[in-house]
Amino acid sequence: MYEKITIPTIRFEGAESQNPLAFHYYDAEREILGKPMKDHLKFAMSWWHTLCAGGTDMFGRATFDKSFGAVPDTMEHAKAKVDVGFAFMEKLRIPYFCFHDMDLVPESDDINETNARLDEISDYILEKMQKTGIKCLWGTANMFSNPRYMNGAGSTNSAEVYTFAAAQIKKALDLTVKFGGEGYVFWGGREGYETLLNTDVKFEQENIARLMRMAVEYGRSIGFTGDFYIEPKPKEPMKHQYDFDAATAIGFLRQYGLDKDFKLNIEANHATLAGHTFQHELRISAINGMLGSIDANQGDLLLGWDTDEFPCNVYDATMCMYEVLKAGGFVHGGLNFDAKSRRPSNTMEDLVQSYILGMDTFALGLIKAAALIEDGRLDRFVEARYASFKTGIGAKIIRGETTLQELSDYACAKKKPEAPSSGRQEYLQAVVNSVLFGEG
Ligand code: XLS
Ligand code: NI
Ligand code: NI
Repeated sequence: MYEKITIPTIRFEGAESQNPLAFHYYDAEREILGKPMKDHLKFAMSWWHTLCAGGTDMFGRATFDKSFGAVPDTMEHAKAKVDVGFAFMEKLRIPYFCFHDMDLVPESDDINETNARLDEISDYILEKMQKTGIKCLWGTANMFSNPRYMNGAGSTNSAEVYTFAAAQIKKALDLTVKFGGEGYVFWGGREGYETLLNTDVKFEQENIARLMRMAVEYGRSIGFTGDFYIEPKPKEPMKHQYDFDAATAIGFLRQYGLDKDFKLNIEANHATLAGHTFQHELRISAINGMLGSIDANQGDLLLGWDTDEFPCNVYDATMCMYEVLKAGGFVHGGLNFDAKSRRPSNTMEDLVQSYILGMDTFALGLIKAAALIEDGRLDRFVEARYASFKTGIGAKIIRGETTLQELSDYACAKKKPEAPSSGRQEYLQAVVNSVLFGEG
């Protein structure tokens, strides 16, 4: 339908190539640790940033015309976005997409009309999926833009609004299943509070859990076999958001018995907003068996909000893929570029360039993470660091064969402990640099 946009086919040309419209590191079929890169990385296009966001900010209008030749906010426009989106994914060989319900169609005042539009567009998308082989990584419901969600969706004070959140989740699950999506995300942008003076935190959290429980029951009843995810974020748009970080979300899921159906979708920029590194959030998820999927972007540590930049930091991407490889790789998850080009990067070529940057950064990250694992010095160091728990009194502690009394007797007999071994952080940082950049 929409043919005015010409998106070049992006091919792997290698690190030496100076062609900006080529991959320099992402070589989809290249085997890393016995698996092609594309299967390790499972890249996804975000419908919202890529096909909807025009670069508006608090102070200015859109700089990137994403009408794609159609009248904005019409079904013709919705279809043009599908056309452009699939052409884009094909040309860049992006195998998956992620979507919110409201990314797909203009929202009507009547939810029945919105649902009819979603039926129509999802038929159109499904056709394209079948033609191209492109798949859906995850779906979600936008429960933060419509003014009815000003006090939250699952956490709203209005039972009426709560039913609309439920209706949207039901429909978004229908769509996700229709697309064969592997995941369903809850990002609770409005699930939080501005002031405790008007908020019953316990009540709101219980209501969120009820909504999630109903979503799981409905999803499973219509054949959704993928993972549900919470995407933690500490703030923005709310001052305080309940899914603050991975540890908080895991505690919530366990408290309400949702931990069998849910994992986490970790976003790099949300991690740093919570005062953590990206790697920290991934590690906390992984050790709890909850590393589900990733929103691959990067923030700006000088700014206090979600800048959703395309990732270019190879060091962070390496540590991310290190955690993913160590956790055994993605099952239903993947790497969704929840990222947007900077506001002045306002051409289709910039958008293509942005994805090339992100995909190459993570390809490099994967290559370097595999090299770190194959190098083995980090693993060996960590293993050796805890050697005191392998024998003697340490081994007894681990086996659970001792008591506080016995440990106290041991310590008192020793008078003072042998000094713990050095952490050797600077040596390890040098090891990482040598693996990343070579010896000379
Ligand atoms: C916003 C979130 C959002 C989720 C999906 O900060 O990252 O884009 O990924 O609702
Ligand atoms: Ni996100
Ligand atoms: Ni975000």
